Amino acid sequence: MGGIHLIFCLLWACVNVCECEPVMFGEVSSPLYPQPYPADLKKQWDLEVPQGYQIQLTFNHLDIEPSPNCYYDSLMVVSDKKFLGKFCGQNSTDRYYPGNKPILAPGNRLQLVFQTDDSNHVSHLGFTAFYQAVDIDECTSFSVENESDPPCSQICLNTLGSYLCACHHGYQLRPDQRTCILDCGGGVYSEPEGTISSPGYPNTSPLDLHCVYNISVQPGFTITLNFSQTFHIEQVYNQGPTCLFHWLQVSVPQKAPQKFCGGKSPGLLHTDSHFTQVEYHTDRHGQSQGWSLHYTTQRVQCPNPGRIHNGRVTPNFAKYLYRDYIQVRCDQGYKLMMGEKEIKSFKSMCQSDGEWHLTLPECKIIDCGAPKPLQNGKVQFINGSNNEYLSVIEYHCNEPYYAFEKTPKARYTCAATRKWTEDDSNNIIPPCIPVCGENIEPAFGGRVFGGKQAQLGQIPWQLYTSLTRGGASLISDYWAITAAHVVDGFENTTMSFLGGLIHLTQDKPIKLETEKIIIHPNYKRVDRGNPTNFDNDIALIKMSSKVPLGPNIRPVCLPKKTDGSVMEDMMGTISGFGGFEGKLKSDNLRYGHVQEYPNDKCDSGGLPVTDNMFCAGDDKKGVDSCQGDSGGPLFHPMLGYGSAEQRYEVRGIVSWGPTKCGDTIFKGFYTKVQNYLDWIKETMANN
Ligand code: 4AZ
Repeated sequence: MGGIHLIFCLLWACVNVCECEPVMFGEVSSPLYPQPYPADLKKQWDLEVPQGYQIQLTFNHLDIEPSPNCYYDSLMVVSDKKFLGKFCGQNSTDRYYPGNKPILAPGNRLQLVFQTDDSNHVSHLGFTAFYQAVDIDECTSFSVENESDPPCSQICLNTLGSYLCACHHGYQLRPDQRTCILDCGGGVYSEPEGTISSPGYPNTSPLDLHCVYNISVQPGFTITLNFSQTFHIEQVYNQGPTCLFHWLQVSVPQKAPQKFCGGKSPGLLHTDSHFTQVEYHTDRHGQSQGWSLHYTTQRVQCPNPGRIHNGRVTPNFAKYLYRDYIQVRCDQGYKLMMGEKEIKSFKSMCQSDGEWHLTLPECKIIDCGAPKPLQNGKVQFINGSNNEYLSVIEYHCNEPYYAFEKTPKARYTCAATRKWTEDDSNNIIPPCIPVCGENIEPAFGGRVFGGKQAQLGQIPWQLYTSLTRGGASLISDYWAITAAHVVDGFENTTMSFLGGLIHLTQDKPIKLETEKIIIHPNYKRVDRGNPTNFDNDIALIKMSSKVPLGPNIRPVCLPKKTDGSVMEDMMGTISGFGGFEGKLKSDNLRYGHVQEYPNDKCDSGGLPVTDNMFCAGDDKKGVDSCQGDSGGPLFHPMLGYGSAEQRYEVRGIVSWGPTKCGDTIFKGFYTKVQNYLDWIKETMANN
């Protein structure tokens, strides 16, 4: 035999160890073959082929001294202590001659022991043999006598050096790789409903079963098992009934498994899970009739979302199941709030875990925010609080100096649009405009020839500038109107005007500074300082700050286009600190009533007269305006007011006169304000 033999010698023994791999075949011969073998010999060969094979020995030639029972010389063949034969002789007629038939060892090992005695009268050549590995057919090589079991319980497949077991259809090879078990269960039941029964049901279940049935449906669905009434699984009594050898077990994740046996059907089992495992086990003994179940699936149920204050949850179902949606809508005037955040809409879905994917929002009352402030007015709360929905506010102007143009108050409600809304208008808060033409001494005491001293607050629109010794009339809380020649040359400077006074040295006047002086563009600046053409003698003055309106300083109204033009016999009142009765100026504010004439009734002394002016005066007493009155008003009581609330409008601006003042023949000339209404409005709006 080939290979390397190592001899390990320890203190107490020597062991012959073959480190080599067993070979598949080889040759073995007696010593010196084909020369005669030596006498007095004992030699042993340990032959080996790989595991799973039998070793077969075939003699090519054998020539060993024949003797009865091979007493002198012999070759003994032993396999694992089993004696296979003792051989000698030269041909097949010799009793102990091995013949041509090969010797097959039951295992993969074979020992040859060659022994010779000390006398060699006739020389013999010995033997030469061939050995080889022969595959064992394990599938057929078991023996009934030895009571060894067949290697496979069902199908055996012989392979070179080994074998494989297999199972019939419907059976599975067990982990021992030898035996087969009924192939039950397996696969996954994923349909929404189905039926599962024990193998052979309703016939008796096979023994030695272990069937595993997995039911796995979509998350969001729960499985219900409904066992049929015909149910029997062997039960043993061991200190009470137990499911020891045969049992059915239902397992659900995160729950303790339930084991069933006996004759009573478990009936309906709600697993509350989308996965359930059913295991059926029988051992090799006993009897179980089996079982059957029908499983169904139901959608997971979410808790009722509940009600919401000032809003609605839709749709309203008796129960809410997986994939159902709910929406929340707030009542009018309420908004959807998710914590501190407002949201436009809200939808929540019943999830597969039986929870809503979002918790319900809140419906909070909306608010319109703080109402906008009103210039020259104030806002008052009438109803509600915190600017909330349906709160009511009212705007009022600072009376009596300011008022809305049309209504006494403006009422707004906080609407669902979150805007302060007026019941029936365009929601624009009207401006508070100064009330014009009112005074605290409405009656001017009839006709006063030659003029009279005014009372405080009687002509509250009267302004005065000492710079050019002229007057002006306040027409709003920023603007005054005057004659162009009073402010001519001062357009790019600042002038001071006084208001709220009737005495130049004694009163505490209100001092007004000009911001803009705008002379009518068609005013002809000829002979500045001593003009000879007073056409368009009109100018507007804007004050640098709001005039603090009060009882003694208030604007006069502008006339209307429709008021009709200046006419003969109409009376107007003129006022100013100008000269009178021979004096150059007056420290007191004086007024007088003048009659208006058509221009052709007044002598202009040769200076040009246009339709932009009218003349007025007094035929008998010579009531007139004079130097220092220029720019001041000629005003009329307005039509349509009772005497208690009489208002006044400025019709004329003191402009010029052809001769000395107070002449009964030559009257004074006044700028016709009515001709400039558009220019006044535009200029005030654009500056
Ligand atoms: C002036 O010199 C003046 N009698 C104003 C008005 C009249 C005359 C002169 C009218 O400012």
